[in-house]
Amino acid sequence: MSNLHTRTLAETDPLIHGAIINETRRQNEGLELIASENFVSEAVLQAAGSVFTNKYAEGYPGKRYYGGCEFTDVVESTAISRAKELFGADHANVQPHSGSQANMAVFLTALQYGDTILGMDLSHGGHLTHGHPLNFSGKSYKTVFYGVKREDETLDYEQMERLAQEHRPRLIICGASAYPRTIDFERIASIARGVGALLMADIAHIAGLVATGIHPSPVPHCDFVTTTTHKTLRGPRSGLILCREQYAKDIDRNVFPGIQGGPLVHIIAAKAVAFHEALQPEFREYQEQIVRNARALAGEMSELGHRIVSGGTDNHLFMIDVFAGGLTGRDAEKALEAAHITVNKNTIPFDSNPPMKASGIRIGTPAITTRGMKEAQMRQVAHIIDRVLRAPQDESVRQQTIAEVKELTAQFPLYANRWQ
Ligand code: DSN
Repeated sequence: MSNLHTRTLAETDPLIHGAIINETRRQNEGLELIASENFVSEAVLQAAGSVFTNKYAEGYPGKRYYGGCEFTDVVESTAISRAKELFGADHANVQPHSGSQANMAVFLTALQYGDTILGMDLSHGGHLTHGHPLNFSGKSYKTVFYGVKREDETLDYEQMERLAQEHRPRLIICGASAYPRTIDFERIASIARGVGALLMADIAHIAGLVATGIHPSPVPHCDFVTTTTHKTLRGPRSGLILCREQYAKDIDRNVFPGIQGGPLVHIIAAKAVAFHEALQPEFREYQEQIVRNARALAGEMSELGHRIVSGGTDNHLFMIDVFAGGLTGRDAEKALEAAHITVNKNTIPFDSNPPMKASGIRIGTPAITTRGMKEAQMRQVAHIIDRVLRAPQDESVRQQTIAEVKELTAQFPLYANRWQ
């Protein structure tokens, strides 16, 4: 057997092996509050690290451009049927490498270049691929944006309807990456129908909540639903498209050969495993706890005097207006990171700061809920964050926080056999 196939990673490449061990330890010993991150199971990790990384499989199950795809077909067909069952969809394409590519395939299916799209303003909680001028979506299509209302920072459906009537978009895009409230997909579908627009929901953030019925599903109301698979859904880093049967062939053609070549079969295998996990009753309990934790954490932060955007949360995330307390989002993110608490700076609606500074931080509970933390820990976490935000430069606060975070996370160990 070749040397290549018997030597461990530690022997072959100590630098990268060391980085992986350090990252595993960082994930284990820190408080992960980035709303779009999660910790996959050992089973998902094992599938993602499998020999399917070696396989070329352009095409779809039963119709491949390469030989040797019999087991690949088992993997992809299983992933497709589980995705359809999980979301109650007519059709699923499990090949998109990411959420951006899932969205791109939908745009190629629904639109001609130059058509008008109506999406949520990024600075109000939308996403880059929903029409931002620096993204392919903003460069290829005419864009119009809706946002949230100034008074309560919740979606402005009336503005959305007005803009739809005025601009007659070919496609309306709903879904968000920083919106803490329930989205009324049914109402948006009626706006789309009223102007003859197609409708796409990007549920990347709330996919786990949708799959378990905790957030209303867009699937019955939308022509297309896209998602990433690694946020609340807790699968590998990847994408997924669901659509009505009438668009199935075009979606498949636009993913491959339209925008991608060979699928990442190891990642499709990991998605299949994640969908299986998401179909189990415990997954619903997990999603319910995510929301309870987000509410508890946001509630306690509010009690401690921080302004929570829109006054709270219905889902897995919330935003704190740290600028109201005199800090930029960037400085808050840095101070928390130095204390081993990971969040991201985020613009808040009608932000007076540019995105690289931002007035807010976005906090999510999917990852810490995976570790088993509950409301009691959320109250502790709120006090830890509060302490850092009130003294962002204080070295003794930083040291005290690191120690407390280490003690807290040690009670909820992660990937224990991977870093010791
Ligand atoms: N970057 C993702 C997020 O953090 O929400 C969205 O793609």
